[in-house]
Amino acid sequence: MLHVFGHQNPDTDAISAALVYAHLLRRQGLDAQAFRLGELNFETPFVLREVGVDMPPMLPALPAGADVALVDHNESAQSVPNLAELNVKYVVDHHKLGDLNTASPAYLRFEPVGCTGTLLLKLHHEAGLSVEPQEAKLMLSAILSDTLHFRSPTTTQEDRDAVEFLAPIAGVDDVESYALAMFAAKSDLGDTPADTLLKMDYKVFPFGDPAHPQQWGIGVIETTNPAYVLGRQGELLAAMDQAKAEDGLAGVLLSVVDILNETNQTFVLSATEEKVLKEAFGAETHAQLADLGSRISRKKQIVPALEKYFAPQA
Ligand SMILES: [Mn+2]
Repeated sequence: MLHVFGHQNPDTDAISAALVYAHLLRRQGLDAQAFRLGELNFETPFVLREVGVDMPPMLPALPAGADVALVDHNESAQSVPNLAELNVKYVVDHHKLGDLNTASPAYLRFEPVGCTGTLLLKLHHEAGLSVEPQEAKLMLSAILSDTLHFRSPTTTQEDRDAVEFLAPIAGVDDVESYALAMFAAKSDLGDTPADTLLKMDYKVFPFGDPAHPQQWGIGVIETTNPAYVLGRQGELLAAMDQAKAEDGLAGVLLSVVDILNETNQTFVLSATEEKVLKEAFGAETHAQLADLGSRISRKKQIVPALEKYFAPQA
């Protein structure tokens, strides 16, 4: 059986892409099943309820040599712990290529679009398969989520065209209000513990010398209610400090992204992070908070600047 899954700390795209790609591969005659690598954020259960599908089960421990398909990620630090022992047969992703290795020839599909959902729609078209309503709504939701309804600089014309194509199939008459409902669900954080909030949309990246990289944890909280998250600064800094120590990280960043106003305020844990934010982004720190302006995309505006900053000098 082919196990299909997205990254750790799954977002709506990671879950939707696993469900949609597993369904597409089954329609093409493969024995494929969707899984998840962690607990859902607050947006994805709203989407799954809207679509009327159950969340995929947690991925069980896989034996060496098990067949897997990766969606919405390719870096080992963001995947299943024993990825190196598994047989990666398919990858569908819209992130930069990381340390991916395969045991045998694999189907790899990478494109610089705003969402895995946009790529999965293309795979339907290329296979000559119609798109079914549930899959249409999953892909539509993922595109709206990943692009923050086209606000993110990662957005491409293909993402816009995909939403226009999918909306009538999905039965979404008013895309704007559906997106706002998704963002409201995502922002309804209640009394979620700070360590859960930190890790909800959180990825670890290696920077610097590939032989001896330093690992940075980078979290993002995309919200329509930044005041609520900023009000929990003390607890969140404590959670960042704990993650840094427990996971042996060189630094931890947590950005509070205001979806509607397209701004980024980042919590600054220590002098290490303060120096990097100053030198990589020109951002000053006041009261352990740095204003990163309109840099709302970790993928396009945060990680590349840090990679450049930490790159070994030739
Ligand atoms: Mn994605």
